Amino acid sequence: FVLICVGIGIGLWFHLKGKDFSQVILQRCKSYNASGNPELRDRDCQQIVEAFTKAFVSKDPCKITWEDYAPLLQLTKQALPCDKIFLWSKTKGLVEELQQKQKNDLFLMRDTLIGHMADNLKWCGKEGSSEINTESCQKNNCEESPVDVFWKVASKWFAENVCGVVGVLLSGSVSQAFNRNSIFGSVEVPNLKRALVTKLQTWVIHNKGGDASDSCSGSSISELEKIVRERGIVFTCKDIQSLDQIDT
Ligand code: N1C
Repeated sequence: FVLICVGIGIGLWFHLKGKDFSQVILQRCKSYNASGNPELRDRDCQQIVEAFTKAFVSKDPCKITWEDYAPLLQLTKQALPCDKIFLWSKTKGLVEELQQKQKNDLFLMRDTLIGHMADNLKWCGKEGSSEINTESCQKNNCEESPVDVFWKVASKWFAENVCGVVGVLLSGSVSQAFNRNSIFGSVEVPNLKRALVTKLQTWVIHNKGGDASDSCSGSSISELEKIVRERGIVFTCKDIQSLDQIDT
């Protein structure tokens, strides 16, 4: 009897957790759409949430594919503002700080509908169950989690559509400021369109007093420069100590 009660309790807990996830993304979708973008006002958030959860619910979390998220992407596509886009790698907090300082004149992935819904959330499903797990997803040691696949799909779409002068903030405190295995290196850079992007402005930020591991003159940035130039896009790089030195 005790076992049955515990079983029901755990089941209910997961069920409520799952509801939480759907509720959170529904709420985020609605508030984003209400916040003034006329292109998005008529989007059906219920349908969007359904497409989001369908991508991973009841599936083996280690076998989520790019195609699983295609219907969600289809429903959330939107135009992006040229000359305001900022990309980042290992600098999420700093870029968000910069955005606040510049009075929201920067546009990040999390400022898109799809990015806004997922920002700072975790999720995964389970084969043969309709549970949504938002707590212990990191424990299933897959090569790619449902969250990893999601950000790759969303970032590919974002990179394909960014336009004008695009900024990127990289960290000078890691061994490779430009890491080809990161989403920035493996998904975003290879998908920038020469017809849309005129320049990639790179900023490498260094901790005050901290160890400088990499910089604009290091080999990882040279590699980035080569890739970007080969794509016909102008490349610049500046080492900085503080966000105030970024003049976009
Ligand atoms: O792997 P990264 O950085 O190079 O990815 C960052 C890059 C940015 O330019 C964004 O446009 O890709 C986009 N992006 C997100 O917007 C995002 N929000 C949250 C990629 N990943 C994002 N996350 C989570 O951070 C996600 O779980 C992913 O795996 C990490 C990547 O962070 P990183 O290694 O610092």
